[in-house]
Amino acid sequence: MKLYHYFRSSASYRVRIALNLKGLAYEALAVDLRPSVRAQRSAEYLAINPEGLVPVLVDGERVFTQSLAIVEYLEETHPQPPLLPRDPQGRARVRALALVIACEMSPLNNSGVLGYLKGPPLEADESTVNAWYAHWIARGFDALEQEVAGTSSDGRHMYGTAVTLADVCLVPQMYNARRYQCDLTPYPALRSICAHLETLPEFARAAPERFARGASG
Ligand SMILES: N[C@@H](CCC(=O)N[C@@H](CS)C(=O)NCC(=O)O)C(=O)O
Repeated sequence: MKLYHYFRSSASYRVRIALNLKGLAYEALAVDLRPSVRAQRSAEYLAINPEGLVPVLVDGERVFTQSLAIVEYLEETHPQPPLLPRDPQGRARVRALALVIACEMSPLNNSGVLGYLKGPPLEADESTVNAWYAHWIARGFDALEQEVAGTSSDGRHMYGTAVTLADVCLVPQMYNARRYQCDLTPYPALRSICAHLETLPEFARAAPERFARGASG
C-alpha cells in the first residue's frame, strides 16, 4: 500500500496509526502542504485526489480518500485487531467520539481553514487565528472530557479497555493542540488516555517526528 501524507497532518497521522495497528506495511509518500509549496494543489496530485487533501491511501489499483473512510476500509479488509466494538451500540458510541474530533474540531482548524483566515480578504492576525484555534479545541475537548467519564473503562482508552477508532483520532488532535499551545489542563482524563496511547509502539511509529522533513521515517 502507498500512503500520500504530510507529517503534521492530523488526518494523515490517524491513518498511519491505523495501518500500524493493523500490522500493514506501507510506503509513505510526502505531499508538502507548506504554503510556499502547496503540493496538494499540483495538477499531478489533483489527478490522484481532486479534493486536494491528504491523506490518500492507494491499495493496488484502488485510491481511497478521507481518513475515516480509509480507516473503516482497513477495518473491513483487515478486521484484526478490531478498532470498533462488536455491538451496534458500542460501534455508534465509538464513531460518535471519533466524529467529535473529525467533524466538530479538526475541519475548523485544518491547514486550509487557517490559511484562509490568514490570507485575503480576512487577513486575521496571529493572535486572532490562535484564539480561533483554541476556541474549537476547547469546545470539542470540553465535551469529550465529560463523555469519556462514561465510556472509558480503564482511564487508558476513550472507550472500554481496548484501542478503538476514537483513540486513533484523539492522539493526533492532542498533538496539534499542544503544537498550538492550547491549554490542556482542564482535560486530565483525555491527557492520561493520550499519554498511555503514546507509549504504544503503533502510535509512536506514526508520530509526526518520525516523518518530519529530514527524518528517516
Ligand atoms: N476530512 C479529511 C480532512 C483532510 C484534511 O483536512 N487534510 C489537510 C491536512 S490535515 C490537508 O490536506 N490540507 C490541505 C489543504 O487544505 O489545502 C480527512 O479526514 O481526510
